[in-house]
Amino acid sequence: MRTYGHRANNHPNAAARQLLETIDRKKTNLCVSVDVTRKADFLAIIDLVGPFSCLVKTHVDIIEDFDHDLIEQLQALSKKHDFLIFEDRKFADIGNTVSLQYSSGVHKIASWSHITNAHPVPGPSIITGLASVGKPLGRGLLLLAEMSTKGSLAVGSYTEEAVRMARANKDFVMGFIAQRRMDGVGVQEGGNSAEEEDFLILTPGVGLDVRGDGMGQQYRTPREVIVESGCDVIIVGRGIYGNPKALDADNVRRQAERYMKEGWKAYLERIGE
Ligand code: 6AU
Repeated sequence: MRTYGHRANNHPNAAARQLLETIDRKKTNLCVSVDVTRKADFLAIIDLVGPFSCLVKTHVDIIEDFDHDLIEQLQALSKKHDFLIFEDRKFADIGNTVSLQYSSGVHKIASWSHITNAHPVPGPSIITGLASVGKPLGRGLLLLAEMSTKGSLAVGSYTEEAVRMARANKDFVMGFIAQRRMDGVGVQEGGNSAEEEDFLILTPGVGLDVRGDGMGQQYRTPREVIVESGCDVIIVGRGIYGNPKALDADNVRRQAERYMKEGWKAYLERIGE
């Protein structure tokens, strides 16, 4: 299994290259998901977890006091701590609509988010729509090939079609939200193998202390995700910041460091070091 650094040197997608370089430079494959509803909490958590993260994942549409200053501060923290930004928007509409949702509205996601994601359910036109906005800016797209939730419908031929859509759009699609590596998925018998591709696998549903949240979420450990399933980045939310109504700064920092160490240890095991 090749190292993050080696993959960074050879990757055709600018956002993927930036992410792999950041992972290699900071020695962390941790993406922290910051799902809180108050701007002050959002920025405080990011300042605490930034040093341990390669990527910070946002849901800006849940923030009640969202304003442009939040984006300026988020960008300043991204520079201060050297991480990329991933707005987890999960686009799912026709090409024209998603291009407007991505570029415009209150949030203007494409102007600040290095990476975003989309459900493949509308078919390839969703990639065309998002690429028309994101490609000129050097952004990257992740397709949701699988989900972490109990009873997910993103399985079997749906997942295979998602991978085929990505293969046909490698200039903009940099990887997947998925639970395992996608090499060889959707390749017809006798067809070309996946040697020419290097899709990044970013994996949510990661927790060290509990196996679920009572609302369908399912957690696996960093070792299960990185070593057993061959994924590249662990996405961790509540496992790090706990209950947003009772934020404990020391504990947030400690948990971020704990997940960073577990993720990196698993990677070293995977590459045989
Ligand atoms: O660690 P948690 O459970 O607190 O948060 C997991 C985060 C949430 C979800 O919206 C997101 O990961 N997520 C996604 C993403 C990243 O697209 C897909 C999925 O299948 N499951 C999942 O939890 O912000």
